Amino acid sequence: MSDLILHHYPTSPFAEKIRLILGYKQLAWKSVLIPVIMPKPDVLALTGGYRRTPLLQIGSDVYCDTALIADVLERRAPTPSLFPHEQSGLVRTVAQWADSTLFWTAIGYAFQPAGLQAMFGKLPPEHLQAFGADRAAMRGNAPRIAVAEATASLTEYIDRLDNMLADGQPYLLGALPTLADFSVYHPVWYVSRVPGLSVILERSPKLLAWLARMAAIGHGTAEKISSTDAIDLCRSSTSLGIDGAVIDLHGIALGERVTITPTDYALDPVEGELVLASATELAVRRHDERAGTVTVHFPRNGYQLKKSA
Ligand SMILES: N[C@@H](CCC(=O)N[C@@H](CS)C(=O)NCC(=O)O)C(=O)O
Repeated sequence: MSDLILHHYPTSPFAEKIRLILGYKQLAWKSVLIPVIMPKPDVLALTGGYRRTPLLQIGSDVYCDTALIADVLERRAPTPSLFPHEQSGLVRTVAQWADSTLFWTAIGYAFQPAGLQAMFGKLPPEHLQAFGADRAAMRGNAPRIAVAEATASLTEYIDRLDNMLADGQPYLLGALPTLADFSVYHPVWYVSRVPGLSVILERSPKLLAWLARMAAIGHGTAEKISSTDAIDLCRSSTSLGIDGAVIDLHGIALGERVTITPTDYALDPVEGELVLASATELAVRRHDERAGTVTVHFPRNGYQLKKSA
């Protein structure tokens, strides 16, 4: 039986990135469906504050952020690799661009009035209002991209991606998919699902063919479980154990109380005892009434570590 538990919801692009990686690696996984907007009490029981989607849970270890989740899955199932061409620097750099710049450009384009009408028009108006208020609060002062600029930039990005697929090359960086393909996939997938607005992709038949090739990878084998079962499983599990040489850039030792907070948006701190500070990963151990002792992991990149006040 698989011990990989993905907490997600179907329309989440970042979750789609991970579902497709699970499919690529032919992994079996458990699926916990979580709310699209706050409140998310069962998510917070596991993370202690982090609210973004998705999360990967393995027993009492909880991994936040798809950059780290991808690495955890790569460690778990090294073949097929997300870094097949030994160009992992290029792969990670393109993936990071896609997860930030391309993603927010796609969202700026998709969330124009026609897109909102297509996505939310059939639902009660309160639904869209609640969604808008939730995301505005989550984004805080993070910069927003206006529809005209989003359209212009997305058009240019589609042309750049088209160029990367030149000469019949099936994937963005070569003959095999890499992490870059999975990161580019999710914003393009999101745009492809918005009736009326997906036409923008038609300027690149090559990108559309790539999208279909990526989609055909599928999601692996998933079995639904409840969030209560996932929390019970967390409580009855012990941590996988932590390794990695300590890299101390903050004057904070293992065992000290700290907070870890995203640096871009959804700035909710997670507080606990620092148990891992490797070159690329941070983790805290915290106690929760329902979930018991939980180890919550983050990538270094994009997260701020601080000593607790
Ligand atoms: N850097 C994060 C970004 C995750 C993210 O922004 N996810 C979106 C959904 S696709 C989100 O959390 N939206 C708010 C929510 O689900 O509560 C990652 O790679 O996991």
